[in-house]
Amino acid sequence: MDKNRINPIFVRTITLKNMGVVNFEDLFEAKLAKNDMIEPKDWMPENYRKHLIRQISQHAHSEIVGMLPEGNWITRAPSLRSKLVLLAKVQDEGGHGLYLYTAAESLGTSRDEMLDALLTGKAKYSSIFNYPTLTWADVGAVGWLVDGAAIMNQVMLQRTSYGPYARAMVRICKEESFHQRQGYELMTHLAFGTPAQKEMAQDALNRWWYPTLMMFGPPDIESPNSENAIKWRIKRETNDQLRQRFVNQSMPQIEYLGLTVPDKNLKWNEAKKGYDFSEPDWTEFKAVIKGNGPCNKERLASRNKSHAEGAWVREAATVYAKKQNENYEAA
Ligand code: BYC
Repeated sequence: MDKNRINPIFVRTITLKNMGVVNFEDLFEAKLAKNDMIEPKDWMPENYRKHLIRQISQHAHSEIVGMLPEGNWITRAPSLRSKLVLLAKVQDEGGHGLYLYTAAESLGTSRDEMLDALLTGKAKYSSIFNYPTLTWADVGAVGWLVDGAAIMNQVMLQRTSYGPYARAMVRICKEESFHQRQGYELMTHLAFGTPAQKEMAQDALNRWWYPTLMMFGPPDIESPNSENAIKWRIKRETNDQLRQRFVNQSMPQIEYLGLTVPDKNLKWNEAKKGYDFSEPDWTEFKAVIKGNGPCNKERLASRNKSHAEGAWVREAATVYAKKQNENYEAA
């Protein structure tokens, strides 16, 4: 090991030409205060690093597991055009997972550790992907509502304090925006189609509404991670703020489709310039994130099967990389 290399975990201060002795933590705080990004080689508090690994790896897992519910419909898409669009969308989600795993790796964890946590059921991923996609309308509802909720949450993450995460989110948001439009387009065709198609669209909205509201996480008073996330500028808005904005933004779209929300309490509140609405069933949410949702077992089994079937690809890639390295060193 290079003796002159600073190990940021043990060294707490640095002497700078114009500033004298400076504490790393003060530098970190000063960067946050100036809205500067924290980069992989910067000093950072251990809890900040752990918080990011938790959130980014969960986010990556969500993208990868999120390929499954819609992936189920690729072979059953009703036209060549819709099949191509859905294929592209699902493939994008795989790409998002890869950018995010790479961002998490820059914090000192490994792909193997993260995948192991996912495949053994230790790691969380978004609750939403433990619900089944029963009809073709669900593909529309997922694109429109689920990707719509994802964008609502992810726009702020483009300005999150950790550089690699923020930069990954810029591209992800652009692609999510296309996903949301493809979902809404699909719902438009159904909602303005035959009575049976409209009924299918309404049924999908009925089933996906509350699970989508759960995506934003528990209410702020029950969100243990929010305080640090806001303090460190990892999250810039709270779970409840984003959930409220999502409802406000979705209502005109739902009304345009001529559909209704399965919530008798939903009404415009002029005083707060937003909608009042019923909370999702938080008992159900807790059960789903503990592994007891409608599809948790199926999703994990599916990921484990793919991982096992892909073993030969990983082995071949490792041998190939080793050979390339040897050739490079020999040259
Ligand atoms: N599902 O203190 P809280 C997508 C957990 S994928 C499961 O509020 P935080 C897409 C939370 O992890 C979209 N677990 O946490 C892909 C924590 O447990 P731990 C995914 C949830 O982190 C394919 C505990 O509950 N987006 O776009 O401050 C196709 C307490 O919560 C959920 C992201 O991952 C949930 N819904 O806030 C289509 C965005 N909610 O870890 C679309 C990045 C909470 O302490 N993540 N939990 O054991 C975030 O912004 C935040 O992590 C969350 C939660 C808002 C999700």
